[in-house]
Amino acid sequence: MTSTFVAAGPFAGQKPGTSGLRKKTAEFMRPGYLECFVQAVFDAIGGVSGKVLVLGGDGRYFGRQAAETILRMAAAGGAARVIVGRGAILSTPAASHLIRLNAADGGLILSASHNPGGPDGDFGVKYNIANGGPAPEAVTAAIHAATERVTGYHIAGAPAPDLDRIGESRLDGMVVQVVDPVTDYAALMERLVDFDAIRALVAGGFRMRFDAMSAVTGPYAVEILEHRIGFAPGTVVNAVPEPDFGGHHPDPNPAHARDLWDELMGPDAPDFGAASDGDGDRNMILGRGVYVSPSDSLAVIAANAHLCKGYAGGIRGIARSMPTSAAADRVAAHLGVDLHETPTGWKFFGTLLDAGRATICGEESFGTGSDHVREKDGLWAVLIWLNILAARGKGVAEVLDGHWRQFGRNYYSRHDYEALPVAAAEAVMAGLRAALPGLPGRVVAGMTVTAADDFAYRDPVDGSSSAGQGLRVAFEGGARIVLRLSGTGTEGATLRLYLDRMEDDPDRMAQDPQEALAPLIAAAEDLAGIARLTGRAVPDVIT
Ligand code: VG1
Ligand code: CO
Repeated sequence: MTSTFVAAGPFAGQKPGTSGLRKKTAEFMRPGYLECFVQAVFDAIGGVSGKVLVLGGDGRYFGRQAAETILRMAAAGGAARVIVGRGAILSTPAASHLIRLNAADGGLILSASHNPGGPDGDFGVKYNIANGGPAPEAVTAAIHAATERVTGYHIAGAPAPDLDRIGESRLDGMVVQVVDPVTDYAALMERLVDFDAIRALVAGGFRMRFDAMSAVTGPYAVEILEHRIGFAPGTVVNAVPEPDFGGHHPDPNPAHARDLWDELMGPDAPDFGAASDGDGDRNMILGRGVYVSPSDSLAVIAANAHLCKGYAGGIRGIARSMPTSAAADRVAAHLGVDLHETPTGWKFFGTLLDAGRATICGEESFGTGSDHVREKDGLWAVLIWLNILAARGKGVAEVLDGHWRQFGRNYYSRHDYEALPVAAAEAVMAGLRAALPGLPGRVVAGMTVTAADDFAYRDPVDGSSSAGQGLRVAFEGGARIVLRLSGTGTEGATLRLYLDRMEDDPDRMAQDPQEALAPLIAAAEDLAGIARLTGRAVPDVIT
């Protein structure tokens, strides 16, 4: 059969960020744009001849069309087989699992995660390697270099098969295997989580609400929570993935999952509430009248994982991204396991998970996961929480409160300043970076700086290093601020300010985090001058 070479590109700016290449949908739909990036991925990994790939995405606008194009390009490149989720749907953790389960060579995930979708929203492509995890920096650097050399792309003349029909067909010499997106993932969850214990909770009248935010986790959550475990029909809301996520911003946080928040804080709140993001790798956990910050969620999961079926033997280590609060550190110390502090982005956890040095991983950005896949996993975190509540016979508030009493509470918050002019954001970073060497010993907003640096990481497994991963300033008593630029935005620059302070006085554990962090917020303005340099008096999003 025939394939052709179409001259196109190169396109400037095809540089993968924290999690793949994300751009405005319209940019991705420019003739040849997606194709040149995918060709660069194929070139960077030494071609796809004879390889097995996994393909799917979060159902956002342009996803199916992109999947059809990628299938024709993989066929032109001589791939042996592509395993694709029905309707081009796969959540990010399910894609990671399918890569591992089928010993595939890698996979392509079509998603811009928590960024809005639709013709006016964002689109994205991420390449994952054979361990199921996001390509490490050496690979993304090679992909970026290849995007600058690309002169066009190879594509099969034959059309892609019907992606709604489960089963195998051929596209030229390549096998296209359309699979149910949920089945294998649901089976994995059933091995890790005690569904019977959760069924007993449900039988006892325990109620929950899961908000799939019109994104990819709907079909997964309906199958697992309603069909397999037995939560009442309608427990999962916004359960049908929409190409534009129903106009919502599919980011599970107090700002964007407002309906869920209001329900859980309201008079007729169920016992438990949770939400996931566009591609299903993030999660937010709520109890009746309580919010669990993602950093606390990581610490609670790590401290209680042994109560869950798949982790009964205990955990071997915890890894967290640098801006994530130090709550997990004290759990690691208590358990006598290592705590690894990595740069932001799940790609940095892969080597630790592969080497068996970490079992549980997490980020402050509503991401938690374990060694069961190589991505963060929203629904997994929800099920683990349910397993913990069932095993302990307690509610979310009691579990959280008990955790703080045992380990202390980290007051934590992230302030995001979005879509800033790039020059203004860079001025903030440059100003603080230049001031770092002179900071130790200085008193700022009544607190003495003990250390200040630009975080650099050396991977303890493969020795690779990554510099410039965030500016951090530590104060006496362990309080800390971190400042970094987002690597997932598609408009201007987004500054993230992370605030963390530990409190171990049991009488002071019920404060509002913004109040408890007020001195640190003042110190951050003193040091970085975000309001002064950007003109923004308040953050766009506080989590
Ligand atoms: C953000 C988060 C980071 C997360 C990344 C991808 O990156 O801060 O913790 O790993 O998104 O998550 P950044 O560079 O914008 O801070 V997802 O669910 O968007 O794939
Ligand atoms: Co995501």
